[in-house]
Amino acid sequence: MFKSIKIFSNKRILIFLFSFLLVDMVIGQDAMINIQSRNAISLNGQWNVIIDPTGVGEWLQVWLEKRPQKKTDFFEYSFDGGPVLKVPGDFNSQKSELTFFEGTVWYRKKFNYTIQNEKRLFLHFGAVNYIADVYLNGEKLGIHEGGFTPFQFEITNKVKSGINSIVVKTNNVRQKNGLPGLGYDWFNYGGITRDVNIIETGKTYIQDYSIQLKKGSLNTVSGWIQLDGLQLEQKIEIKIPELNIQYKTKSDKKGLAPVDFSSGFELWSPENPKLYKVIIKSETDSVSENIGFRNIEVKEGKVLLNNHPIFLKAVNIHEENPYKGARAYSRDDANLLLKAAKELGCNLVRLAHYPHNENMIREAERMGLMIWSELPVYQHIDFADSTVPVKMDRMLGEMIRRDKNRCGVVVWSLSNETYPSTPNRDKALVELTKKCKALDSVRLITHVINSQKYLSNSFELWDTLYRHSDLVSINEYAGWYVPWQGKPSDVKWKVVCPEKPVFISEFGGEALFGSDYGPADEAAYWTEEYQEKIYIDQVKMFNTVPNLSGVCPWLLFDYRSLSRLHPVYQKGYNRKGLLSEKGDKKKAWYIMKVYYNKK
Ligand code: GCB
Repeated sequence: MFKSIKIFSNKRILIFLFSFLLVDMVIGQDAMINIQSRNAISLNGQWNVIIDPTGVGEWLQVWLEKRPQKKTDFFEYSFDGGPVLKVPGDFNSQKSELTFFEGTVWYRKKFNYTIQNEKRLFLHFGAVNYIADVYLNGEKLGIHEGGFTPFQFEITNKVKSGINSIVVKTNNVRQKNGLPGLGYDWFNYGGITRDVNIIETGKTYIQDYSIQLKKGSLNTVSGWIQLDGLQLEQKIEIKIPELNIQYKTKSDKKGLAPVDFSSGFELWSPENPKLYKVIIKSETDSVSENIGFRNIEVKEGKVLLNNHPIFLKAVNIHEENPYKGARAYSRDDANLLLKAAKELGCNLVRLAHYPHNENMIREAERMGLMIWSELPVYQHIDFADSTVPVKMDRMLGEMIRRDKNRCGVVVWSLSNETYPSTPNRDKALVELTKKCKALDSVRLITHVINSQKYLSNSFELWDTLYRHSDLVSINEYAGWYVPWQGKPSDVKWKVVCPEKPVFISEFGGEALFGSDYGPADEAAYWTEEYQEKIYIDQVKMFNTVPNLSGVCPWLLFDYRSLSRLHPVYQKGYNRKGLLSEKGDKKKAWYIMKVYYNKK
């Protein structure tokens, strides 16, 4: 294989490197929203792939898909005749030789197209983990970094009539300056993990819009609509037929139209997840989707939904189909996870620790589950690296852009368990919080923290980052990582922001379903009884928490994690699930269910 590398002369290598640097400047464009309502050609299905453990495909320029022209020509790669993978879907769970693979897989898909002059075309990716280099017909469109948010490239003048070919280099190698960084306790599923579509629009189209209730209001919508194209000044109408609303506005020279109207909405809540069909029509485009209206606030140490205090009965969920041991992406996957959360009695799901696919968000909203969406700013983030704040900003923008019209989303969580002593941590996260508020003034913002002291049966929450959170979110593993320091019902609390609501965003411990592995009072045997006792004690402790506004067990299902090495009990799984990966209910499930029923 390496013989072929020698055929590159030094000059060719230099030209190649230079062109590589130049095209690499193009990063994925901001993705349009609500692709469900657009004219789309799905590129889901079987893609040809080249598995490239050493990254040699870069030198071979596999995106050129060269074929022998002369009798003496040969090329040491080919998409044809090689393996195929399903898109969407992670590559690790599709081929046993890729189970633990963290590296490069090249994907190729051909599609037929007939050019229509009045159309614009966009190649839209739901997500690729972690870095995607995208080529069309041998030309580089650009790159995107970040495994959990959408991006697109306009291909209007690049597509040809007839057969076109898309090549995507996916690479899921952990990056020291990545989001997340090198270490994390979930499975690093790589590849094209979400839908791929080609979207057709008119020359000027509705690119983005924000339609939600104004902060503090139960009846006034405040928002905007953004057009993109040549004919930016247009008359625009928003219709909500069920409410007889026909609101008219106009876009300015920049294509931006203000939105401001009032109505007597039936408000969205977990008990009544009411959504209205909303139609947005400009002179050149029209989109529609189901949108709900609700108000979320914190006041006097409480969380208020539609002006009423609400206790957040939550559960943590990773984006994994437990039965398949694969990245979740479909509506069915979403239903499997969310129905279990509903059965537990939840009204909120914390979608840990990165933005989940849109099916999760839309299904949760439809089912009456509030949503906590989080950035993968997790533990070992290299805040001192100058590229990290830039990546955080971009990912924040992508997360909010996609889901800002989902009334179900009530919390943007900007970080989880970052280390207070990391250089530049506070500055970077305070800046990020300001940017989040500027993009979305409506939802709650939080940083999840586990830097508290737990001594003499007293918790001290001292981290000043809480000053920049609407919720004081604490991960604590009393009874598991940290032994109880006294009676759970006697725990004392000192909180740096005593006026704010407190949310226990993680607690729990591990158990292997089936119990009889050893003494119930010894952690090292992973018994269900040991986990159950942690839950019984935690529930007692909850009564001691000032301003307790919700709790969130870690977590719903056992899930795959390469950090979990115990060969008898863990077998590559984090066993803190209330349910096993097969869906068996552990004893702790029932403790939580009873607690939520009473709340
Ligand atoms: C945590 C992390 C979560 C881990 C969990 C655990 O504090 O936030 O991602 O997986 O603990 O199981 O240790």
